[in-house]
Amino acid sequence: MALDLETREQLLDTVARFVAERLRPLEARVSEDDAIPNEVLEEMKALGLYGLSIPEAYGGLDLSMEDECLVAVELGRTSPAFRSAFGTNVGIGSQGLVMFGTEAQKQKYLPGIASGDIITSFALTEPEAGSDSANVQTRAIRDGDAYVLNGTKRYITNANKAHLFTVMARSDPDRAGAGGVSAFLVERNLPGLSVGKPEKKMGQQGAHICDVIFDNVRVPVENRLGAEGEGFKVAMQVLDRGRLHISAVCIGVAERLIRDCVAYMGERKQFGQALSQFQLLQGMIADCKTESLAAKALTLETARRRDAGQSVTMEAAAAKYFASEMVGRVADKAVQIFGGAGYVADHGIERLYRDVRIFRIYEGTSQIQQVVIARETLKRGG
Ligand code: COS
Repeated sequence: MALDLETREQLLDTVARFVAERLRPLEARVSEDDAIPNEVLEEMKALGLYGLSIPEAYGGLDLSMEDECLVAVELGRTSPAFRSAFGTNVGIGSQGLVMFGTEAQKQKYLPGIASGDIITSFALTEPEAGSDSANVQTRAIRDGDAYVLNGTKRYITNANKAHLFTVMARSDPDRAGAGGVSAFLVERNLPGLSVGKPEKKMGQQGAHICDVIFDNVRVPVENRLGAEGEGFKVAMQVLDRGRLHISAVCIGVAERLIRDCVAYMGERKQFGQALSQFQLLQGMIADCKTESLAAKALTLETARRRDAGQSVTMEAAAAKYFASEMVGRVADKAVQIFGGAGYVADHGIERLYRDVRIFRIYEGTSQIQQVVIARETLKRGG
């Protein structure tokens, strides 16, 4: 549901203030502790952040894609680890259920997801199925009133906190590729499900990814999400949407970095004048600004098209591809503008430089986005 302009401004203002006053001062501590304080998570719940995209009927804010992207831009102005805490509930962990769930499934899980009492994860990736996600090897073999799951999922965001997983698994072992895959809503407390230790990562400390292991986990038939054999399409449609959200976060981080650079360029003097007077550095700022504006225009236009009911598979891939590469370039220039101060930890620039690297990899690498864009463009004839 699209918000009226006044309500949208109020929401964006509230999120912007929360980010500036509450989250930014905690960035270094969260990175050091590799954990977000519980009281902050509770404040995020109270603000409704876990339910941004959940329909109002189930307790969420039911934002349009455009409004969700605008909120995600605001959230991008701080460490992406904060957004990650509720990002799965808003995106890949809930949207399969929102788009393909039965009424009973929605009533059972969505209110808890919207409030943040149920944390969700999206379990597609496996050791042998990364970019080639149709190659999932985890089995889901029907046995009476249940499917029995066996296999391992890898790098699953928020798995260590999750109560509910959307799991893509092969229900037809005789059928290779996408057609043999079904999706399931799998509760954490089922016997045989275990979660590995959080991986040590390059950036985004405070956000966690882990293996999820299924050892004869019996998932009731009523927890299948969508029709048998349709699980890959569920995953792809969830990712189409998720890619737009990630694009918006990239734009927020880029805008933050540009502001930090401009402030620093005003203060720091070399050769008797402020850095802002040097045209070579002005050129860098101009490039950063131009690219972030372009990414924002592409992302918001695609979000509006999706809100209007159009298929945006290609455009969402283009937005994710451009925005994630863009923020990589902006972060690199930010380190350069700050010089030695960008390389040491004090200003947080090197932290953001590491944090943004994953945007070019998760929810589809840049190369996968290129594949999606090229395929669709060739199919459309231009
Ligand atoms: N929406 C709806 N359906 C889709 C779709 C989409 N966005 N993308 C593919 N499909 C459908 C296809 O139409 C096809 O259906 P039919 O068999 O009925 O024709 C089916 O799904 C298989 O699609 P395709 O043949 O394109 O599958 P591929 O194995 O070639 O894989 C890519 C396509 C590479 C695009 C896909 O595997 C992908 O996106 N990989 C990256 C996964 C990813 O983002 N991982 C990150 C993990 S989550 S953090």
